[in-house]
Amino acid sequence: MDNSFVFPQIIFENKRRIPEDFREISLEIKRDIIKSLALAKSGHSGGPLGITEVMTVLYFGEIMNYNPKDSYWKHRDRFVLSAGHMAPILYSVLARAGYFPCDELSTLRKFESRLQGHPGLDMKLPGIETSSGSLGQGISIAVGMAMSDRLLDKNNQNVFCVTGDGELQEGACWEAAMSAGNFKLDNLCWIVDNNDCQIDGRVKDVMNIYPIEDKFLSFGFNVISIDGHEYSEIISAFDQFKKNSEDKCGKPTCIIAKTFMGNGVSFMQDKYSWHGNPPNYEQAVQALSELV
Ligand SMILES: Cc1ncc(C[n+]2csc(CCOP(=O)(O)OP(=O)(O)O)c2C)c(N)n1
Repeated sequence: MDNSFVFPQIIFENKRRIPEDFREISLEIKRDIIKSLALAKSGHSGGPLGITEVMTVLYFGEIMNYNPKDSYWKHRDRFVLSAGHMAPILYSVLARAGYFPCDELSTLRKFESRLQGHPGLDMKLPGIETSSGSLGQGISIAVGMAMSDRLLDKNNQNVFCVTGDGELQEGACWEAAMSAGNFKLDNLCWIVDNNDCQIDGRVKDVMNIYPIEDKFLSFGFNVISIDGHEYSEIISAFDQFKKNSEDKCGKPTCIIAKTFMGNGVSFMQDKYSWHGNPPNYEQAVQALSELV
């Protein structure tokens, strides 16, 4: 690898922004994903690139309350990456928010690194709320967090969780959905990364999970369907969720983000073959040349 695979120490503030102002941040994050995966020589490229715009607004658009200087700040909102295989996106947003040095992104999947292939609580990386990667478990944990915030502590904190759409084939997801509706967890924002791709095919061909909207509606959710690459739609969806939570509307929110796997890199775009592969050196150079 040459020295173009470095991670400049650029930190972004968590503040209200107009849609256009998110673009540069997303590009920096997508470059991080490509560089860290190319250095690791293993890992998942497609999902992280596809959910970058949503994660950018969530962490850098004053949607979530957090404090990178005090990762266990007791008033924080929490984020759970239930689709734990998409870890490179979470590591990048946490580094760019100031939780740990950006250069540490170069250690992805290396022996003794805090940045393992799936987020691990035992690695003690600041900003990681729980281990995840066994599909269906992260969302179940997120529902438990939201229950304890609403029902026990009675605070105003929110819990955000990203699942894949293939992940919805796990039965545990639907038990989590049933609980969230039953316990009226209006502080829970469940984001479905609806790229219609999974490890070895189109989600609708492997095991059809559609219609997603109707399923969440039937469990008592507010459902908001958006283009997951359009910043104005992402901002508006999160704003609706926050209003629902503040108003204590009694319903959890599900944001169904229509995305493309590998978004922004021409040869990865909408190709499920990029679910679990890293770019090689030449492919990474090509991808980085497109992410400007
Ligand atoms: C319980 C469980 N079964 C299987 C796997 C292996 N696995 C990891 S990702 C994945 C596909 C998930 O598809 P999706 O949620 O759509 O993610 P995307 O392909 O969009 O990244 C599978 C089967 C797993 N991590 N956990």
